[in-house]
Amino acid sequence: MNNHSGSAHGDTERVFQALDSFRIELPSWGFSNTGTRFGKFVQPAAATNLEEKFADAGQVNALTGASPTVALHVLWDTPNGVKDAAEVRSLETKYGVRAGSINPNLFQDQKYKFGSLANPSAEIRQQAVAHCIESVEVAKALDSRDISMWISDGANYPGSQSIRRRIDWLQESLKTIHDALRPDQRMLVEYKPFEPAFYFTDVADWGMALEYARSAGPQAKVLVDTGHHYQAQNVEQIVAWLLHLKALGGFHFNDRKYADDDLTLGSIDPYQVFRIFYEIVSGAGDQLNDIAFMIDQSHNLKGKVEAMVQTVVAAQELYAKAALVDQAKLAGLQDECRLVEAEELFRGAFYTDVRPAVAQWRVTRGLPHDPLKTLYESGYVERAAKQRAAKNAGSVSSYA
Ligand code: PSV
Ligand code: MN
Ligand code: MN
Repeated sequence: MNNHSGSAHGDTERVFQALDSFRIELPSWGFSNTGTRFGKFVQPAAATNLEEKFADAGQVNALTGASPTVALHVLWDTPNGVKDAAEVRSLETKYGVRAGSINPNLFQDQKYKFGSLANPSAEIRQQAVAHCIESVEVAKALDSRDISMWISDGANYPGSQSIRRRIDWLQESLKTIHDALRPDQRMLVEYKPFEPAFYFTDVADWGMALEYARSAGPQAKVLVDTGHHYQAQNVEQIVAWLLHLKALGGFHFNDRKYADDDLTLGSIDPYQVFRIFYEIVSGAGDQLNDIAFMIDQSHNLKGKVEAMVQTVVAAQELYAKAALVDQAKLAGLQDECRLVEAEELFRGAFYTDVRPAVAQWRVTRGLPHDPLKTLYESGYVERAAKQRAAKNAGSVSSYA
């Protein structure tokens, strides 16, 4: 396992060290039935309520040991706000996973047709702010640190909305929400250049997200969703900059081929994930503990629990590979501009097969050697399909 210039023993140690602290959050919405705008293919094993989402997340964590938290979407998971906190608390205990980041929903309600926090109507903005403050309260009740803000606002046609006035409105809204945070909480501002709006979105890229975060207050950081970039954009460079500016709050990981496809992490371009992870392992330093690694995927065709196990495993493997790069040696080669040798050292880590070391790590930590195989052998998905299909007979489950 040492074609990138480390010793085999040293490699195994690095892999173990990297994985011991690597945690990645699961999205509750990744366990329920989702679709495209053309339709939805319902899966009998998909979770149809919060308990089933917790059960599935608990299963993924039991198999991987790397995903002890589950992100919640307020409208779908805690529709009654803080009143639902007690139920969440009991599900946490029952299934061994905790509530993670809290996601307000600023895109589903009809009133947000022309925007939420940046809507031209002061009344709608106020309602959107109130929903976000309620989300902060939910987070407080659950001891969740992060509020993940995906602001779907934007416009479809030139001239149809004022780009500049919306900046002011959004800044004001975010500041008000920031003021509601507890000192140990954070607001993560997610950017996305397109969809659902296709002329502009109000938070289109990392520069805008950074500026909105800065003007909101010191507890606001940027959230990088890997699917939310233009094709060919250098995401690892954005990550390096955000680290440099101490403004990286976390990631929503997924892969994409065309747009915000929400495909399995590393299924299309694992080298990009490796490059992003390399920026983290080499540059995060004491920021590392404050970077929230989260999955943001919803699988229409793949089995949900299988897909999540596969994703966590892929993330662990790519993170382990990034940890294998001999950073001091690479810096030396870079300084001497030994370009091909530097690149080969870097690529060597990426091409190293870390799967045996990762499996060994699992066994030494009391985890299944092969989580996917153990999942198949356990019959969990079949059992869930039977129980859930019987319970839901005759009713079509909703998105959430
Ligand atoms: C929509 O693009 C989206 O995928 C965003 O990435 C959010 O983070 C996610 O939905 C959950 O609201
Ligand atoms: Mn996202
Ligand atoms: Mn997205």
